[in-house]
Amino acid sequence: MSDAISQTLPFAELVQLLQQIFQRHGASPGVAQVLAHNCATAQRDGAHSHGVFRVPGYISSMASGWVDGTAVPVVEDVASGFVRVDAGNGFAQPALAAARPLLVSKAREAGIAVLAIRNSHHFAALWPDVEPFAREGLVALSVVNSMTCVVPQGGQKPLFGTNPIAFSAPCEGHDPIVFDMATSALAHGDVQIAARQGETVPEGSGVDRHGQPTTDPKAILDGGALLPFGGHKGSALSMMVELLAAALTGGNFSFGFNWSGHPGAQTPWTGQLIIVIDPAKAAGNDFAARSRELVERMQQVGVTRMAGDRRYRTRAKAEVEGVQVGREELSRLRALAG
Ligand code: NDP
Ligand code: PYC
Repeated sequence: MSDAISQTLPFAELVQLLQQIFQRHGASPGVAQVLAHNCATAQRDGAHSHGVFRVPGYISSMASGWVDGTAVPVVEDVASGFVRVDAGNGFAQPALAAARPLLVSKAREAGIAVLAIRNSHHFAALWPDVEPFAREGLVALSVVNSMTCVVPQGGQKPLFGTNPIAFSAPCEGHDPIVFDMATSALAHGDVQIAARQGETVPEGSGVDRHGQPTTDPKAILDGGALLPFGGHKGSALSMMVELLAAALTGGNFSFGFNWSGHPGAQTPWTGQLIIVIDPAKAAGNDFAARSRELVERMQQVGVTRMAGDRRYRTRAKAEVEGVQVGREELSRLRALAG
């Protein structure tokens, strides 16, 4: 959070406030509701790079005419295990919401189903897209590409996006196993937050405009670039995301759009792929129990922090105490809501 002092408010109140803001600034009631829930969910779980921090970017992107906050997604049932959605230059989350019932029924019927979203803008964390599938007993994997700001391994210039991968799986007696990670060393949002707060970023995160390694987030943002995590391995995963989220869906590559004609535009105009598997079709049909066994074995060898634990802990606290929002940020939000 950018303010040192924070206030708390009930989750439902934050959703309502955000819904008012999005609707007042160009989104239809349905789209505003989906975006507000997504954004409040990230804030609730302490995913601050994709919580209310993103509100000005959503608003300026809609105001610039770059993204259509009123788009109505078109869902196509193309094969027994394949659903396509044209998001109509709107946001990806309403497209997922529109296609979700068909996707789940296909996954339950065929054991696996793919959702390919194109012509969409994803400006959020990816885990809220996959976690609900695991809560219904399904396994889900999603990838989304973003905007050119990452130098591929061996390259001289940025080409890939920060391209996250999110995965969720049911786990008997526990919250779902969920991880969600950018394939860049840092998410672009975290670089922006570090720059705003005058902090440095870890070595190996990025380069300056001359291609020299830097820990200065402003140098990364001002003509520099991020690096993939884990060298050639993260770079290969980022390439895979470009192929699945853009080439396969029919969406833009991260380098395939240019928002310079739309001052204020910040949302990447790309695509998203979601694969949903019904483990009930698997041999043995005890997937959630096997998940729990794996987690327990990890704990026995000393793992005390699973991916997702920090979010679940922050969520549990927010459910009791309310969602934390910086005090100045909250007054800015209230002003935006009118
Ligand atoms: P992090 O590096 O913070 O976390 C990645 C994953 O690792 C999370 O599941 C996290 O769990 C887990 N984790 C973190 N630290 C540990 C640890 N010490 N031990 C075990 N697990 C750990 O995320 P990123 O910076 O890579 O990404 C941040 C967000 O940015 C993501 O939500 C991503 O979707 C979003 N993003 C969105 C983009 C878009 O185009 N829409 C583009 C790029 C990023 P936990 O959540 O519990 O901390
Ligand atoms: O944090 O890298 C990021 C990001 C890109 C698009 C939305 N978030």
